[in-house]
Amino acid sequence: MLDKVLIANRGEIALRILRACKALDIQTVAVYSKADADLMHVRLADEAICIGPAGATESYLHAPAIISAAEVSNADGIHPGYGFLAENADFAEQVEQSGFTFIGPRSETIRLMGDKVSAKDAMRKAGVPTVPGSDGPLPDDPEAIIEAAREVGYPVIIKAAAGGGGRGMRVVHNEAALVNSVQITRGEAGVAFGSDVVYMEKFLQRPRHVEIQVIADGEGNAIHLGDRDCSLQRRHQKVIEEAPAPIIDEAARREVAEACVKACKEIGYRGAGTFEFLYEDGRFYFIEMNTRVQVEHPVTELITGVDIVREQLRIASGLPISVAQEDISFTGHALECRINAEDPQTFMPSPGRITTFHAPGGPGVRVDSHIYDGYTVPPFYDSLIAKVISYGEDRDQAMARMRQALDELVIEGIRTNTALHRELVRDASFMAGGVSIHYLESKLEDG
Ligand code: MV4
Repeated sequence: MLDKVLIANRGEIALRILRACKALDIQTVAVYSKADADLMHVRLADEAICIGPAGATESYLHAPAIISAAEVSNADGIHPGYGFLAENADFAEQVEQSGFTFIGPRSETIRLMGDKVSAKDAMRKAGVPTVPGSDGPLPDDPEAIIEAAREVGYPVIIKAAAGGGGRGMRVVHNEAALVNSVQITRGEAGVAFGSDVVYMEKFLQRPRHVEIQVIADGEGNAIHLGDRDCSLQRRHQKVIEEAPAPIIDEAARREVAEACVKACKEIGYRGAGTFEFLYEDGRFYFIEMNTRVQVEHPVTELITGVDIVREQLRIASGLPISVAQEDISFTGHALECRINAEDPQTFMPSPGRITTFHAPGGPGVRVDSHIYDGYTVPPFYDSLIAKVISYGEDRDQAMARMRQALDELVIEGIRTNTALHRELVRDASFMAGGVSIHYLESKLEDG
């Protein structure tokens, strides 16, 4: 087993990783910015090292500072959490070349999945269903682009190969707009990502966002932990997630999960990963793979009983996956509400001092959060301050427990999106299940 893990992150996920390390008797090293000395996991870690000023570029994104901290603390593993350097292939490579264990996939795998064209190509070849499209980068020749769109059929979407998560995309409804749209997307991609490679897909109009959680040992063994629906989002920020995805064709659900497992085995995937799909009219279409632990991993933990961060640490230690596929059952239903420090009207970040925090509790309620009475939310990072997670034997019970949990939750001193969550868990369409990725934004527009 790893002896000492450096946690290269902050906030709730840093605390989540620390808890998993403690449970496995792994020593912990917290690294923190000048703005984060008061973080809960900094107090709880065996060692804590300040790695730089408040700005993320000079701290949590500064690879040399993190690797130096691993050196001085004699850590053997580095857990990147999510965001920051978690999906930076160069960082993973530097970590390994410096003699540390990167708790995640091999750097080549991260690089493969970071390029959305190569990721899609690899998955299509492994038998994972993908969105129909250009099956490779778009050429420069305008006639060839027009021909590609005719084959795919309008509307199409042009995406940057180096984009992802909603950055660098443009929908095109007809041939008149096509070539210009490709040029604009190319130009923006070049500026934003340093690569002007773009590709084309059929634009799905009312899909749901459904993803499959996998874990694999890097030796050709892999299992899936079922699916999650993350359709409730605003501007590509997920708001509520749930597991399993409600109202899914059961044959399609089984097949797609099996395809993901097969793909992991074929590419020798290592660690925790998520296959992102669009789901429309009973069919799954792969769009991207995330090579990290995700914010919403707890809903999967609650319906499977598998501790995903523990599995990450075990796999990085060279141990096998602790559970076989046939021993995993999907029991009950889980929901996660992301509580953000933000203005309820404008959605602008609302940092500041939390004067009162009262966490909900009771059967089937879990709160993953680093906040406490008197904690000051700094203005420099994302505004997620707590995840309220509920479990029930069915979706209705999970929903009822979430309603109660949100009613118990008290956060004073800053503005939060708690009221929005209280409304959403009483929303008739959301309660019925299976809303599309556009549902929340339409609801917010309608006032
Ligand atoms: C799409 C799509 C429709 N058709 N691709 C946005 C985030 C990025 N991961 C992929 N995204 C989309 N790709 C095709 N072919 C619609 C979206 C999309 C979306 C996807 C998932 C969750 C929320 C979304 C919000 C707007 C657009």
